[in-house]
Amino acid sequence: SAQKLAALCPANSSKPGEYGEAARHPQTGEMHLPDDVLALASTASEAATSAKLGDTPAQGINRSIGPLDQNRADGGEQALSSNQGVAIGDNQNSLKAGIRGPALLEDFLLREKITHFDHERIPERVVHARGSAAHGFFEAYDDLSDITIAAPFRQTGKVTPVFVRFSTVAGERGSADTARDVRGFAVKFYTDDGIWDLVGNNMPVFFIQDAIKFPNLVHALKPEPHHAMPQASSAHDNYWDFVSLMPESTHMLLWQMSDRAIPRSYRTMQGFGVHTFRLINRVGDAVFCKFHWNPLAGTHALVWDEAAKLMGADPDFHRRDLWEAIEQGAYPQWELGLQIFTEAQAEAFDFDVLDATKLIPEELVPVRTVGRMTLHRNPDNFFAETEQVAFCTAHVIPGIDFSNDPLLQGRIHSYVDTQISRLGGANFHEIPINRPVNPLHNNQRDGMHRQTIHRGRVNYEPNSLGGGCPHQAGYLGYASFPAAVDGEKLRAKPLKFAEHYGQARMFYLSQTGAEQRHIIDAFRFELSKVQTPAVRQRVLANLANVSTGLAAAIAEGLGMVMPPPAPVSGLTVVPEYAPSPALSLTARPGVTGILARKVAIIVGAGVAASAVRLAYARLRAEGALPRLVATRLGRSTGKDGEFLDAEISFEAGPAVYFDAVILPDGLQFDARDREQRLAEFLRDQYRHCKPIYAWGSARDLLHALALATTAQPPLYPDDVILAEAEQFDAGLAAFMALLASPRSYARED
Ligand code: HDE
Repeated sequence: SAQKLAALCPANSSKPGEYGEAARHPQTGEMHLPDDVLALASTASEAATSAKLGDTPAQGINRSIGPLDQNRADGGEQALSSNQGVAIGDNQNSLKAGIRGPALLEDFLLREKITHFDHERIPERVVHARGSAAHGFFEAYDDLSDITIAAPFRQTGKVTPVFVRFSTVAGERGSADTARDVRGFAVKFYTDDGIWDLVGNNMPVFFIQDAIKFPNLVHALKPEPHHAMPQASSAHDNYWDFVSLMPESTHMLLWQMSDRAIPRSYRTMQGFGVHTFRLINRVGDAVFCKFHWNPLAGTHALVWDEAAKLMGADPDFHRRDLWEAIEQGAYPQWELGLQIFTEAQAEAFDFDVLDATKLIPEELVPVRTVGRMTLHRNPDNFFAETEQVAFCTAHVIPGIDFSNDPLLQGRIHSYVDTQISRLGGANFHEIPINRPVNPLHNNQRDGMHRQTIHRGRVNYEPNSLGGGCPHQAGYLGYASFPAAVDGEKLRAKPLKFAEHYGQARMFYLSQTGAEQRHIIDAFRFELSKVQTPAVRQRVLANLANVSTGLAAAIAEGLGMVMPPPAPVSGLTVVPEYAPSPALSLTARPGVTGILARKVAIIVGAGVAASAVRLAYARLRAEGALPRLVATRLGRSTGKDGEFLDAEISFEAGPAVYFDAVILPDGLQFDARDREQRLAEFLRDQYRHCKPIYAWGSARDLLHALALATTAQPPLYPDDVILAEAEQFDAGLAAFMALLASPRSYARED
């Protein structure tokens, strides 16, 4: 029935058909945007926006997909053929001399197939190898043309297609998603004026101040060269040796040891451009700018025990979460915020805005929200899109320019350069996912894998034989901000770069008690894997300059005596910053409620089946993803005679998969559950501070495991909700409210 079909393919109208008749007509690049975007785009400026994007109305189009159409292939109802288009009659047997004889060299079909297979892999990214991506679009809330001529901000309601790749930094391509690590947050805007790549991270600062140190940082972080361990982890001697000798990394280390490094989902993390950039308006005036992405689902993290278990239970946890959210129509969204400030303001700060180990507190320069990004379509093919996408900080458009941040300056070179070896030559911009959606014309020619067939004799400029074309765009072209430069040529850094501890301390003091505890635990974990005592001591000595409480707590966990603080540069004083509440993860609880939250409802013989169905339906109605979990798959009969079909067993669906659990009235420990997986499930849900709701007799299970306190509603100090059988409704409502809020870490106290 239509209803059944809708349940199978819930909401994503951007999803192309994969099976049956629909699969034979791959969807075109024209796709329909959600209603609220339609509403935004149908403002007065719609006509102008549409005109910019071409003949078809802007809101019906994601033009990043359009150019991909001609390259998309579908083998439905087609015969096999070779790469030369020759039909293949037998794909099972190689050509032999006699039925039991040797294979023949002339078997061009065998050789073509095997040769291609032999070359299927390309080098993985040297950092950020593990990643997941999606298509979407950015809509501008305001017309920012007084600040920048950058195309995405030119009109209210302007829609610009994007492709976004999230990643971990250290791990190899097949490593686990939930490793403790920084996350990449790279956005490719396919603007009217060319490609703009905003290649950011989920933390607003970085480890080093100058690009020349980057290869050392990455060598120290990656698996040690003699035995290639550890994978996707900074918990080893080389890493801590390097950073302990590099006090400028202290601020970033606190971020890296914080809950930010184990996000619950890509959908629930912030993104930052990190560096200071410049925005330029029509008359050539420039301001400085920092970019922020704020998730509408709020910022949420895992706890370490959960992250570690997820590495085994589902190494693709974040990839799957992103994919499933988009498939079910719970499109991930972020708002873009700008911190805009002038050069004069920047000079008054007691840190340097060119120093990527410093952030600008939001209390000092407020964040102005200027638009929203929605990811609404999964890629068709991981390799063609997610793997081959090439982000480059050098890809900027008119209206956006660099600052002199020495880290950014080095990146401008690095990304283009690395694509040349990773993607096999200088023509990587012709790979479909990397092509701009506006036309491009120049005299660059030839090279490996050239796709474009240039017509005409002229391949130089200026020319007269080609009518002078393609010609320089003059004032319509990219113009660098004419920043004044003077001084001597030297290898050195500004004085303000010498201070390393003030903002690290501000960050630590801005965290809640639970967040601080998690930072201490993370340092203890990492340093306990470090074998060299002198390295651990150097780390502690640096941290003593951040907070003696922090350093002492770590030392205590390591059984070490606190060393004296590391000497602080005599050139500077460590400033005392007021705590910045915006730096805590609790500052952004999110506005999308329980959308895409995963809830386990444990079922078995004798449970209150009708109430379970009701809970299931209510959670679905609010956009959550409930699943019926049991000892075994299959059908069980409830105490009211209703049937329930378990969807997943404890082995396949451990507690770490779910954001919360419901225990229905009538549930009992199952004698077939010999390994006591339900008890393990509940202990993990409890330990990981997730909401638990039990009503009726199921409360006894929690009491038996000593997981429930005696607190009565409306006070649930540790997010365990217990309700009488007849108060099922009120209990469910309280549970859903908890599910929408950040985890409460009271159970850890
Ligand atoms: Fe990167 N970085 N990086 N990086 N980076 C790469 O480019 C590099 C830095 C970031 O999803 C590489 O295509 C240098 C800061 C992301 O494809 C490489 C320096 C920030 C991604 C490279 C930095 C980032 C990369 C490896 C110091 C946050 C993944 C493969 C000067 C603002 C993009 C590639 C994707 C990838 C170099 C520092 C973010 C080698 C030299 C700071 C999100 O070019």
